[in-house]
Amino acid sequence: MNVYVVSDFHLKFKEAQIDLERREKVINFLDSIQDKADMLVLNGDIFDLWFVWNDFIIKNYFPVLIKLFQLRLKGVRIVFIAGNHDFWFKNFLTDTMGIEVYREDFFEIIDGVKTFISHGDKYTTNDLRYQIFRKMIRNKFMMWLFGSLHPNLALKIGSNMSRSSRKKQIAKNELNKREQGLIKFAKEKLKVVDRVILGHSHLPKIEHYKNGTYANAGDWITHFSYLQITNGKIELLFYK
Ligand SMILES: [Mn+2]
Repeated sequence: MNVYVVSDFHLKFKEAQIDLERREKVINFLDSIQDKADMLVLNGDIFDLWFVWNDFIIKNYFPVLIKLFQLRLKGVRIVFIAGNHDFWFKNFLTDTMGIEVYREDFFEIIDGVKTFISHGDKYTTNDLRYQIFRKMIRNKFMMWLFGSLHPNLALKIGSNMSRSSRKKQIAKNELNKREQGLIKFAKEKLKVVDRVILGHSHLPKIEHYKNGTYANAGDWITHFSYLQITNGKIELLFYK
């Protein structure tokens, strides 16, 4: 089996020139794997702000969505795991796109390897403030509230929230703090699985511990990194 894992594209719904270039790179990457991939795992924060109303989607994501749909038409299985920027789903990805959506974690035995995949923001328990915020914005009432606003207004509020959460990401200590939380969690989880794959810290890596392997797909803001699992063997690669 040939599996690709990516996370933290942070595609914008309002794009500056640099975001357009990043989006182009994402599309070229998806293009390059469409005939090779059996499965593509989108491990959270693919969209910097993802929200679906009952009858509307955000138009700037259309080029990437159409590319993902082309992969689906080629028979590629696509798994989307929620991040801390894209967790409000209705039925668009599942029913219209044929993408499997997981709100927390994804577990599967891939070529004999017990593989646990999650964005990871849920497991940075060393950040209590974020954990409270996470609970608050993930509830049904908040989703209903946003869904009842005019889309332009909802996006305006949402982008302010997402900006404050992005500001934190830029600081290096913040990323390192996240990474420490993720590694702590991964080591614990590796007692029951063979491989833990996370995102969120934007730090691409593969590390081997006593009980198994921790891997992080990195990001597409500075690293343009991804994980490829071929017949059970995992590799960290950088898209040029
Ligand atoms: Mn994240």
